[in-house]
Amino acid sequence: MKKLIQLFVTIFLISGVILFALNRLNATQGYSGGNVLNIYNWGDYIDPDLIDQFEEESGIKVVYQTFDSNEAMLTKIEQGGTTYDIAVPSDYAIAKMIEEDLVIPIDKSKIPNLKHIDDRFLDLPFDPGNQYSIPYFWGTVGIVYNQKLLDGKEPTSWEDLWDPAFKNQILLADGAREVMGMSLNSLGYSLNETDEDKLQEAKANLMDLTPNVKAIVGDEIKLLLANEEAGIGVVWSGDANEIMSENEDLNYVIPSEGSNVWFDNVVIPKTAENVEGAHAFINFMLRPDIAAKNTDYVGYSTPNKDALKLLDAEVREDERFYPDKAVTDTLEVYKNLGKKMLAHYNELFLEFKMHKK
Ligand code: SPD
Repeated sequence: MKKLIQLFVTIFLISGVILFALNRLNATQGYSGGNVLNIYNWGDYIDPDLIDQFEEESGIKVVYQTFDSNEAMLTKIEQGGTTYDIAVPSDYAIAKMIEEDLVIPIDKSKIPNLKHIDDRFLDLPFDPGNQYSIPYFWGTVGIVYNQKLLDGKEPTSWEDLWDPAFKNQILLADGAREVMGMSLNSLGYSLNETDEDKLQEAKANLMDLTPNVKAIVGDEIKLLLANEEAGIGVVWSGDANEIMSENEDLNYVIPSEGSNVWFDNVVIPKTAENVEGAHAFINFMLRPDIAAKNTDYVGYSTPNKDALKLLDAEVREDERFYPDKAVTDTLEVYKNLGKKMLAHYNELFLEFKMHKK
């Protein structure tokens, strides 16, 4: 019996020493198990220097992973088994995450820098009162084109993209809502259409676009357009802005029929393990100097009014990326169409992709 007690005491002491050593090891690396922040964001959507700066200022180690569509992000979080502390979905995906109880409320007392956000970007229908999400970037879907490659033909509407003159010239962003939305808008329908006949008409219309479509691509769309592999791209505004700074023959237009205006907000998934760190990160990213640096790097439009003041007038006054009310009135936000209808959009888009191959 005495020997058994001695054995337990020895095991207890050895475990204590190991735990202490592990703790010290983490401390010398500047973080401990509870001091890690898991971030799940779109690709190319943060200035990497800001991650370093946040780690230095907070002592929190950031683990960063990326996705390239709301659908991919949603599938991963819905499946479970992830412990992201931060995710950055768009409007309709936020509504879906709230509906499915996948996110936790934000404690605004821990986000004093929220005061820097322009009221226009708060209290939007996908998250009334911003109970669950804080604005990060916003933008539109539009057409980027290379004036040099198109023999003086400049597209100004969605309908223009069906012009046979643009054979094999178009790269499409790989998103079901974006591509189906483009087709619906070109036919004069809402990009939140749910009528089956109109959806089938939009898919048939996409099939007709096939000869003009060179490829449907993810984040590499920027490189391909900047390198003049195609004359036209259907892209998110910030991606256009980024490549326009690398190639002066490129221009961006919001199509005349109207388009999508979208909002990417930061949320804290329900499975988060570092809720405190998540709030600290959100507050850090809202600091005007930080948000301005991030905007300069990423190229998307900032909802942070005090960061905007720190940007060059040339950037803030560019109506292609900060459109006026007359244009924004023609734009629609994607609605959460429900699980079944979103799956149907994905299905129709997939049928078009298969047809394209
Ligand atoms: N490379 C970053 C892309 C982020 C774009 N978010 C747009 C969402 C539109 N629904």
